[in-house]
Amino acid sequence: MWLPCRCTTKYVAASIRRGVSASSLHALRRGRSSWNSAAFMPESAGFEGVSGRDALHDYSVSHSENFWAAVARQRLNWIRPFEAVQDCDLSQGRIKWFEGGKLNVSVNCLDRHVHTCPERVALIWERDERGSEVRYTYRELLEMTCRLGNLLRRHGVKKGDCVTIYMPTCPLAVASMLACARIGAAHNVVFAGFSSEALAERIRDAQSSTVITVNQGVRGGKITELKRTVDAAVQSCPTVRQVFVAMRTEKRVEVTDRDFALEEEMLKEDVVCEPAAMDSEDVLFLLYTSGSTGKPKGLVHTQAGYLLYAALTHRYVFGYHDGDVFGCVADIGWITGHSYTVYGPLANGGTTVLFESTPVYPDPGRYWDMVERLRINQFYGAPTAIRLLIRYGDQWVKKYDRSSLTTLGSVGEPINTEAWEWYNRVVGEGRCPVVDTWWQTETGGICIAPKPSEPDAEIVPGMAMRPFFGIKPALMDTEGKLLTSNNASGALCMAQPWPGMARTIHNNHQRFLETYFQPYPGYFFTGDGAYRSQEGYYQITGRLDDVINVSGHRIGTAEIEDVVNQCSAVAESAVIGYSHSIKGQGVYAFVVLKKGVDMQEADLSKELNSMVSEKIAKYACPDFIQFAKRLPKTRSGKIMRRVLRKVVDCDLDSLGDLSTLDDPAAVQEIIEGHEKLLSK
Ligand code: 6R9
Repeated sequence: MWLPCRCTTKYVAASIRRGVSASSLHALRRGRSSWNSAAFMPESAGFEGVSGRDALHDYSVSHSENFWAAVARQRLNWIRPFEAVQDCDLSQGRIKWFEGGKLNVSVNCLDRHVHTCPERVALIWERDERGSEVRYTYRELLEMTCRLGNLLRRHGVKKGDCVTIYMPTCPLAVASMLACARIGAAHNVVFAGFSSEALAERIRDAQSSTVITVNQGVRGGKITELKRTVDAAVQSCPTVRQVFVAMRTEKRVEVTDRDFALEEEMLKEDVVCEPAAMDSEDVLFLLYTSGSTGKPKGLVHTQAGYLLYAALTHRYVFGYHDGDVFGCVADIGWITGHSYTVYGPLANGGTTVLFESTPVYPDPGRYWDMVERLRINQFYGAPTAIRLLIRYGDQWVKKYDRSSLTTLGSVGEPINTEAWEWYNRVVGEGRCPVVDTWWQTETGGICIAPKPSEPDAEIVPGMAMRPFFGIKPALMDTEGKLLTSNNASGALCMAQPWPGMARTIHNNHQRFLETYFQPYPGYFFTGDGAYRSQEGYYQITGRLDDVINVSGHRIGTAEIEDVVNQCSAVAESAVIGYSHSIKGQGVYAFVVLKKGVDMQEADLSKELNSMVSEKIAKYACPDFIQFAKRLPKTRSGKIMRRVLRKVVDCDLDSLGDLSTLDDPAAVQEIIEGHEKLLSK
């Protein structure tokens, strides 16, 4: 058997025979024991003076153009090479990468791998029904994508259109995304847990004329009527001309004359579909996410920069290698599903798992049973699920063979030390690095994570730690001044553009500028706060705005208030996030009723909950609703959320300055009401 180490020994022995000098032998040994740059990242061989991964990071920031040009040439297939690496000015909110270049994202994710390894598995669909996984090779996924692309084309979908995809995580959803990319249409994937009104709002804002959905969703053993939700949504979407319906279950659903049976239509199509030559800066997709106002924003990502960044981070943060099985359990309706279930792994020719189920279905061993069955190497999940699983005990993990695991990832919210330790010790048996990855819908891919790092570099529990290649974080103090020292906390910004960042908010560039670029001129503002340790590592401390994070789902408190305020009995409301042991944050609503309303609080609570779940989604429903006579306000009439937050956190000693309050007695009433509610 050929052993790799024998090869080195032979080479050394031959060198000695040939009379290689002692110093060059020394260099050879040094090269062996330290960092092999070309093996780690082939492009780095062309970066002068780069030895070691830290040096590579320095180079990627100080010679950003060289770095990204080399990586973009090497890792993407171009129809026409780009002329300019970047044309960015953060002070203007202008972000353009690889202009002049033309490429097709679906070709990069499919065709080039079909040429080299057509029978490699691209997708493993871990269906809700345990043990019924289905594998799709690259050849099969390309075929599916091409049929779908032809179908969309035949139905008039053109370059520049935006197709809304309202589907659970499944192969046809992935093929739909790639089919849009193939023909040059943008996609707008809407999380299948959203209500018909939330879906309608997103379809209208995206001006979609085409929707792709499934008859029914299956998750955690429960059926959801997704087609029915689409039917309700399109009632208020005059732009929608056609709805393609895939069959996830056998159940026939009501059809209207704008509906088409997806699989039947696909059968009529050719398996070859000419890819559109797209400009680097053409839109690849919109993805709606919550901000601090009531209206969700459709962040826009473009072709080349996004794909490159997703691919590079997938490769290096998780140490993904050819042949590995990558298991990201996020729904494709979120950015994590876009970048690390679909685009990153497929651009790298990887095998990616599509997880349709829940961590506790049919029992709390589901994840680890799947790891054993599919031989998953990198597992990427959310802290909320980890916290939930801790409660069920270690036996659910230990029952299964996790020896395939090499890296464990966490995303979506801060991972508390207890969850981190358990993930590391119990799930990973102490041998898999845990990478706490910080990023956002806006950033396109992971920006801060413990890996890549020098091989033996430390990993600190609960810290995202190290900026990725090309990422230069900055912290700002409350006056907007740059904090240059370590051991400092401030608003987390990015001092340099990178290819994966969002380019605009669909239909609202002004909001894009105001939210991300105007708070700290010359910087991209993330909305998060962070601490930089003595060693220079980053730890995310949480949102600085009114966005909360419920089970890893981002939601603006204003969005929930908007719904609550629509109830005819409600005069006003204030929604606050509070610390929740499993969900990370829970939703606490203060509600003031209109004068003369005479209703049981329990009935009203029920009504408000059903309104929120109908208009947004179930996860946004308040855990607590406190009815109050009035809310504490400033003299100018602003609700003092800071005070409400302290009350909800039971932190009454630091209510702070109440001198600007209109009527301090309101605070006392709120405190008493809160105590009463908790004691119920
Ligand atoms: C990828 C994703 C983004 C917000 C972000 C931050 C929070 C995400 C985190 C984290 C602490 C982490 N967040 N990852 N906070 N540590 N590792 O989640 O995107 O849905 O847009 O949410 O989530 O507050 O600003 P998105």
